[in-house]
Amino acid sequence: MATATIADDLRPLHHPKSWIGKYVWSQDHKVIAIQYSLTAIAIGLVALVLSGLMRLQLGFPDTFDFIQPENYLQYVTMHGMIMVVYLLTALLLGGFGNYLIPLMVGARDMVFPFVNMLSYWFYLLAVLVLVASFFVPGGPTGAGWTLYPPQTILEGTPGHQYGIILMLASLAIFVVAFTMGGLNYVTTVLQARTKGMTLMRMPCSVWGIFVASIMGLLAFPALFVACIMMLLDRLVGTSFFMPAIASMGKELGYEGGSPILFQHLFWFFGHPEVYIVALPAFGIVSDLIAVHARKNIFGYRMMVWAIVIIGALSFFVWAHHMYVSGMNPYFGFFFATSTLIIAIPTAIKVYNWLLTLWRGDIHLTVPMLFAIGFLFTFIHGGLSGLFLGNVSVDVPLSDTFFVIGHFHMVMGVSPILVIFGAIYHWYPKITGRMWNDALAKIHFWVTFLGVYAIFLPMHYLGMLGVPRRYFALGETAFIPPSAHLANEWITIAALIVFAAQMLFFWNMTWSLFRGPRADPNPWGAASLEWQTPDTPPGHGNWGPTLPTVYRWAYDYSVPGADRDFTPQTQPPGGAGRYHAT
Ligand code: HEM
Ligand SMILES: [Cu+2]
Repeated sequence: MATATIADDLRPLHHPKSWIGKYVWSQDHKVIAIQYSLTAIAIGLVALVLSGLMRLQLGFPDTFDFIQPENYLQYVTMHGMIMVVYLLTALLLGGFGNYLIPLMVGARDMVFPFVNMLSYWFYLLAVLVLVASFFVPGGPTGAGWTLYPPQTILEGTPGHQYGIILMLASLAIFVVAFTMGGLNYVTTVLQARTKGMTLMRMPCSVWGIFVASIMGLLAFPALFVACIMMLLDRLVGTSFFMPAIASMGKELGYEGGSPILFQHLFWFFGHPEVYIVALPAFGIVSDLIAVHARKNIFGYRMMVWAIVIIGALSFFVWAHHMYVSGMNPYFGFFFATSTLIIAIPTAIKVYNWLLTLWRGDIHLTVPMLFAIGFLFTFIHGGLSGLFLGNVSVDVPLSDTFFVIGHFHMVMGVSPILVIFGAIYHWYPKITGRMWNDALAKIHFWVTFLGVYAIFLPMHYLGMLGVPRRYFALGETAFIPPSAHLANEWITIAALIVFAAQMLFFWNMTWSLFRGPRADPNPWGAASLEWQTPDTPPGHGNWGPTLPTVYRWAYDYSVPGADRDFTPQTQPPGGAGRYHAT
């Protein structure tokens, strides 16, 4: 169904009167997107600082007295959880999802604006509860971001007093927030597309965010129940996950619970989560590449189906995180096979990105640089994943820095590069201003080369057998001096990369006030969000009438057209070619 179900006139929209109504209790998807993004970036900065502290300790052990072993574990945990859930998920779906979906499908807003607003405030609450754990006695939990029982709630684990309770509560609140947002994103895509916007005319960005939202709605409940059940184990002494166990010489009164059950629930959420982050990034990077190479995305239908298939398959691979858990070995065989099958649609996407670039009119703009950077890091991270997907290779590498190098490349750095590219790409639409090109290019090069300097040597460390989540290596016989050298090098590279991020923040803030006024469509993009009557778009997005869509979002360099792009709103005949989907 491609017709708009939200009426063409603006009256049904809630028009705020006061400043507070407009910017604080706002129901406008664009304002909510900014609120989500700024909160996610703020808490992401905390995670970045924590990784800096970890790197200082690993690069220069015995130098920083204020970092004790228990602090290190707390940093690891909070860094990992914040990065994955509170930064990447919130920014890609709550931030980009909110901003882009209505604008790209030609809607005035999300279908349930009030629920959308609530989603943000619950998210903020989740962040505040999480931050509170830094200030309670015992500090935040040091259980590792995977929160495996039984150690998570045992006395020897940092933050077992209150930190773990706040972490579990915060995650549960996050799931509530995500559900309210996710229902909106899915419903808006299905019900509020403007006239002519068929599903197969939607830009890849919307497809990625749409499928990721459906996945979130299916995967997050597993995390939710795991959190509630563990809270009960911790607070009222149930034994869902806790086996009969003695700790520090005393029996704890738990009986019969299954720690492995927790791992299954966690990874039933945790693996799809990787794609909840990756699919929006896949979609967005497809659009960046098409716009900045002035070509249609190669194999659009294949790209869309690959997103759908990857999303579906990723629910059948979760136990590749559990090869060393002691589960039945036949499971390992099944999950290794399903894991490696995902490589097929993923490789198709990579080929199609490269084929889009092939003979394109490549503009090496900053968004394009970040998109190409993503291709590098994603391919490298994906290749090491092919190794780890095999049980016999994973067993010795599990719990070493090889895994740290792998997943930072593929799900840490890759989506972050897309996010940077996307911020540079849409900044002129969001703010009406242009950023400083020279600063942005320095930011790109230092970040791109820097992440290689940081994460490639980690693979080497892992192959030496350097374990993850270790405060210090000490005098360990099997670890050669080169490992210590590599650790120093990584730390120095990380500090340089941090400095480059400050350039980014400076550029974004300064340009907001001083940047030159941006053209309404500086990249010559064909998709709908660039065709709004105002830049930045006003409340209701489209002025008096909703746009009508006549073609897909990728009519670039069409032979015979008068420009090298034909907007989706341009009727067939005359200048543009009609794309028959
Ligand atoms: C320059 C940026 C970053 C640096 C220097 C960095 C560094 C680190 C370090 C040193 C560890 C701990 C290794 C250990 O002892 O086990 C770690 C763990 C982790 N990082 Fe990062 N990281 C960065 C960015 C990211 C990003 C963007 C993500 C997003 C996915 C991320 C996700 C994680 C996760 C999930 C863990 C595992 C935590 C655990 O073992 O419980 N990191 N990182
Ligand atoms: Cu996985």
